[in-house]
Amino acid sequence: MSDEKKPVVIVDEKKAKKVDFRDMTSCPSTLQMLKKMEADGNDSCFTRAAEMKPCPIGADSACCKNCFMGPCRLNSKDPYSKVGVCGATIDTIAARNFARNVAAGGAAHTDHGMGMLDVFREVVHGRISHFKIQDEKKLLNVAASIGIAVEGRTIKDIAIDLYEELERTYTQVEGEIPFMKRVPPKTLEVWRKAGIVPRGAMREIMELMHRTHMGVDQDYNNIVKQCSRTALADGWGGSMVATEISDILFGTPQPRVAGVNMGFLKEDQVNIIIHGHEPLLFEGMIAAVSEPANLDKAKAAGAKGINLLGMCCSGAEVLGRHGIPHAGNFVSAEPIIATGAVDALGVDVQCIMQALVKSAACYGTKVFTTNPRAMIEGATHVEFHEHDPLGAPNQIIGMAIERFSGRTVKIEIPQRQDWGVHGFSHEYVNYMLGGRFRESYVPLNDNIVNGRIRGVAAVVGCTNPRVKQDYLHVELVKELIKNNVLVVQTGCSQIALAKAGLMKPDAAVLAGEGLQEVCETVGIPPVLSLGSCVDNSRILIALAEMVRVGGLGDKISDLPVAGAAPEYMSEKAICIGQYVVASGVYTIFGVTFPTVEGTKFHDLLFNGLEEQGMGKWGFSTDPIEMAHMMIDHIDKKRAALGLSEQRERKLFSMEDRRVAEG
Ligand code: NFS
Repeated sequence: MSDEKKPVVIVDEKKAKKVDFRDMTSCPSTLQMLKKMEADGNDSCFTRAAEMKPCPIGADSACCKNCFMGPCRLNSKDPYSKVGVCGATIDTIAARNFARNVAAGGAAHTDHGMGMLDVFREVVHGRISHFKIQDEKKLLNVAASIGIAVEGRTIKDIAIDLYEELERTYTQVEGEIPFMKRVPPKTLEVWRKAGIVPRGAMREIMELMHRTHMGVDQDYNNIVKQCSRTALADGWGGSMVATEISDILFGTPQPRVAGVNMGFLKEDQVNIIIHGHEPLLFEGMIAAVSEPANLDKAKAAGAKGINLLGMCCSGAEVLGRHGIPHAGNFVSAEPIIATGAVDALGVDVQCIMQALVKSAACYGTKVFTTNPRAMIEGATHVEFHEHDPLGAPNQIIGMAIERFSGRTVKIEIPQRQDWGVHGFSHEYVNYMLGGRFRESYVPLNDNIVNGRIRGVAAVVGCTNPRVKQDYLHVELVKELIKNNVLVVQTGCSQIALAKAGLMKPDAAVLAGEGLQEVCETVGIPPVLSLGSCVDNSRILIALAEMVRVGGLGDKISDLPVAGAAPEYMSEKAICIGQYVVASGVYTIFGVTFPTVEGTKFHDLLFNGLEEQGMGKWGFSTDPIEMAHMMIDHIDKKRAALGLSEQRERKLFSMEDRRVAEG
């Protein structure tokens, strides 16, 4: 048996199980490092997942531990044959569990957004001088979009008003939050009728947690209503504030060529990775690494320079905004540490596995937590202060240089670098299609109407060691573009596609004729990278704009669009899914879905919400099946809009064009 074929044996007397890392990842760099970790005797999320079977009762969301009469388990063939000690049914239990996922996910995004707003307030009042308003045009557009007067006023006055308005996204006790003004009126009508227009996120999350306490809301229909309301307070509230304020302070992303993969680590430089979500630490670090004093220190230690890379959503934020290379997505975190080349890992909040501290100890990497909300036992805490954004980065750089000079571990860097175009924003899509003087979504809608583009799909979300890393993202997206579906991406998914080379304009050859023609005319790849997971709000704004421009119906639920998170793992993904569904989009998740099929709660999510004028959930673990579920939905929407004929019309193919031009 060749070395390549030899299965990996995880030695655990009781749970001994053969695993082959090639079944766990389709990322060659991650595979190389997993083999190294195994040879070094270290575990990873992949081996831990292989050793620990998911609890089948929990996977179905059929257990309740919301009080201490239980935990209760409703695990039987007929989930209605049992109830909890309090009498809670499977529908109540699963809906409450789902609701708590939505609350936690929504809290993560909205707290991130509120942190950005705090900094914006301090910048506007001149109490933070390092950060400035960098995109005044965006400030004016956002202010005008929520009814703030902009004509003849100073930037400072507009910014003060914008801060005060956006604070209501969190604190609004009664009445609608500001970004409801951006929702297509007919979609808003659906929400008003359903009673799910969000008030401030704090109120919605608080109410959702209250309702899921023992003995409160015990009607799954009513719980799901509050799930939608809370999730909408995230998508059209907290996440949207996070995106818009980040653009105003740090610049709206514009397409730029940037690199992804572990090959961007440099053996002869001090390597620093920033991992987490909020852009503040990264922005401070970007400024600090080019400080001459730090560069001199690094050179004095024998390094050629300081090399800064991103990971997960922190990395996705700066990939498009600044072109900083990205080391890898969520499940690659431990393998990246195993290169031995990472001198410091600075983290803030969310998606930071506790195991990173142990991996870091094995490979001599220093881990720094920087946010008071997120400390990890065994990591060094260097707190980041917005009023002194270079303070913590300077300290981290100092300690990274120390580690560089004292490196003792063997370094092995997978030599793969993948280049692509990153940094599409909905503003840029507007510009690229219409040009500077005719900025507009009309050409996009026209190309959907004439059938060159069949529809638009958002493929987003995490990677998860329970499924083969990147594989589902890549196969799903390839099938979609082959069928003329334009794909937009955020989060860890876009890193998977970037590694597969689909963010290069020449990836258009993999697209169907119509989409290929549009991509070649405009000069874009068939897969557009939009940023981090809070930047899913860019997708919402784009959907609202597609409705506003006209020709594709008058509600988001009329559009020929669909969404998917094929390898999700986080509660934030559940919250995103729920706000996208409530907004009107058919959204399919892979891996697992926390419900029991055949229950009333499951049926509400997978069918009932659509009957109320919203979108619906779907589930599949097969990427090709998932693609065709999305395509069928897109075709159904096209047919309802009377656009099916256009698709059947033969398009002017690339072959025809070559003949005509020849
Ligand atoms: Ni999104 Fe970002 Fe990645 Fe998943 Fe985690 S980094 S917010 S949750 S794992 S895509």
